[in-house]
Amino acid sequence: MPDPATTDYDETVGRADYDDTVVIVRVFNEAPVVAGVLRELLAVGLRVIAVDDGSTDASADEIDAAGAFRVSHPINIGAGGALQTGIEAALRFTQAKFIACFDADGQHRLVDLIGMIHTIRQGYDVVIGSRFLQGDPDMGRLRRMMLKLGARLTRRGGSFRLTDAHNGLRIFTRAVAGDIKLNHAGMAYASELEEVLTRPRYRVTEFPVQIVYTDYSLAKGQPLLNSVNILSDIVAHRVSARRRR
Ligand SMILES: Nc1nc2c(ncn2[C@@H]2O[C@H](COP(=O)(O)OP(=O)(O)OP(=O)(O)O)[C@@H](O)[C@H]2O)c(=O)[nH]1
Ligand SMILES: [Mg+2]
Repeated sequence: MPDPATTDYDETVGRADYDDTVVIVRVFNEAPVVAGVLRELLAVGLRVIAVDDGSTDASADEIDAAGAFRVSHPINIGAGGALQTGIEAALRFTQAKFIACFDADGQHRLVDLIGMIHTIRQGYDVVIGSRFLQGDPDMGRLRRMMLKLGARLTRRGGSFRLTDAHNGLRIFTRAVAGDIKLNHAGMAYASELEEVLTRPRYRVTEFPVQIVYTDYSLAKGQPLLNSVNILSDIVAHRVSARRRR
């Protein structure tokens, strides 16, 4: 497992060359925070594709004001559909070697993404964030239990054992991005994606990250209900994958 302490984040932020990476930020009704998140990414020289997933608030205007490249869905499709659009845009409109995913709601930390970029440059195909590599994070016991159980259930076929079921902070190579064809448009996409990202032929590693539970994200989301949904999605996905075999 890479050690975040060995990444030279502090020295490089603000002057590093991140031309090799494009960051996909999916956005659904995040007007109060999205511009701040995008500006932070753009300020260090990262290229950003923001996928506005049919937002009904001022998210599109906020994305434009921040200066990110915007792709918009005319209607809301869901987190998986928005990611697929972002991947296709990244492949079509950029030559980036690496494609990263970063949430619009302020829950991901730039410092973690930078560490993951340094890690994938060392020769990995896929680097996935995990909240559980450095002790137990500050979250409700039930949510923690759900995510860990989810991680166990998701382990199928892949050679790599993930410790975090649903971590949206990920980076993969262009070649891996070309292999991703998500069928689930909603949140159930995550188990489908993990199945692709942990294929035995890929060099995969996890990277320790922190998820920031801001007042904004807590007020917006229903974290516990989400983790119950995630668990039922994973089980449903397992059942349908077994039927297809
Ligand atoms: N929930 C949701 N998010 C979407 C959708 N389309 C795009 N997104 C974006 O996908 C990212 C992840 O969504 P979140 O609802 O924050 O999911 P999460 O971080 O797993 O769950 P929370 O802990 O509740 O924040 C955010 O940047 C959203 O704006 C959608 O249809 N539904
Ligand atoms: Mg979130």
